[in-house]
Amino acid sequence: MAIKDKEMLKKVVENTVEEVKITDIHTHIYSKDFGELLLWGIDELLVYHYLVAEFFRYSSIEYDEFFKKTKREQADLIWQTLFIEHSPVSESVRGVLTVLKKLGLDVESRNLDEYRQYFDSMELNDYIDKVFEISGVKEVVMTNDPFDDKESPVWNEIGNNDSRFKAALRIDPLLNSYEDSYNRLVEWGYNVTKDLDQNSIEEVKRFLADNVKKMDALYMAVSLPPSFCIPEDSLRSRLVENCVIPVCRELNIPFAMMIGVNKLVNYKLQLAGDSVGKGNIRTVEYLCNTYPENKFMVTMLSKENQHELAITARKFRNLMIFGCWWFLNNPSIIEEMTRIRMETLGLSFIPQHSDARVLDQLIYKWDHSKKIISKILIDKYSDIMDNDWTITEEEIKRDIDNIFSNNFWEFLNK
Ligand code: RAT
Ligand code: ZN
Repeated sequence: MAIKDKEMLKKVVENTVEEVKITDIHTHIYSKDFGELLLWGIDELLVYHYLVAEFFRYSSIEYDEFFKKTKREQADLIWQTLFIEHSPVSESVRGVLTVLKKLGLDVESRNLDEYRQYFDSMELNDYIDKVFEISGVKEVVMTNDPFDDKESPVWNEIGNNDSRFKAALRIDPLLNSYEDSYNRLVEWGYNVTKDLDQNSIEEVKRFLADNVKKMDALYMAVSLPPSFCIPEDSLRSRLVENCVIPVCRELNIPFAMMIGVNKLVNYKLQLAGDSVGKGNIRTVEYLCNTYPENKFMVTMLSKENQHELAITARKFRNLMIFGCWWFLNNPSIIEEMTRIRMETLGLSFIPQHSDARVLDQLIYKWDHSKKIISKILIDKYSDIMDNDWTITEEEIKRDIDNIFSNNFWEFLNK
């Protein structure tokens, strides 16, 4: 049915986005098969490293004293500091309130014990269903690290039995610290040397292909520093060009590069200690241009990279840009980035991923982003309606299904 006026437009877009079934292409959550790796509940929400970093802005407690405390004690401190002693206005702190509210809890009460009781009373299977339902997510892609000793036994012994959870092979240790990680490959029966000789290249390829197959991974992924550069005379550059690219090509899966993280600028903050730097877009251009038969997914962490990344996607159809990653996952930046991308690329990109580390975060991350994306879509449709372009409800649904799910699957199936 054709959209008659702006009022109808607003309603249709908002309802369609509200009802869309999302494929969340990058998260850090796991299916129930992974046991304690699947984090959920109020204490996990409170000790999320985004909140830990903000907590230390106000608190003068020694870092190690804080990290020595139990999870519950850390959560108590964070609740007191970030919610009671100061108003919870930052994006990640506000996110906790969105989760509580959308679960139907009494946010007004500020009663942490009551919230804990609610989560204690939940059965995990039911709770997973509930979170997927409320957030509108139909499936998520996990981050699966073969170097993680808690995770690999699950792949070797049980495997993943929940089809809502898809795998992505994450290879940071291989690419960013081969000189330490090659030993693990040796341990697992791959005949590799520290200097990555010709035989090692074949063995690393075997290692990658074995793991993609074991996990049924949809793509390979890595997070990279701002200085990431290819080609250059480094082990990482050789690994990418000689191992990752050929295996991805052979298995027809994308290589996802998440560029711009400066690891542990304050190591005392642990997981919360990473920062950001501007990456080099030339490397993305080089890879897309040199390997047109390969598919690349890229997100960059620095706000300063966003315009050039969108332009690069105009040049290379084997590049899919995605998400407003980590420090960019703030409403003002999501809005700016999504507008730049839509004005530059139409609807041929993936506007968001959740990066959820705690199951419940699917609720707030998608709630907040969906509202912003709706607003932008309404503006854009409104502009073309002003030019007498007729748009239908079916076309709006098609577009929304594409950006929240199909663009990803179509890129994979290319
Ligand atoms: O967003 C985060 O939680 C970060 O700590 C990282 O995990 C990042 O998203 C990544 O995938 O490396
Ligand atoms: Zn992540």
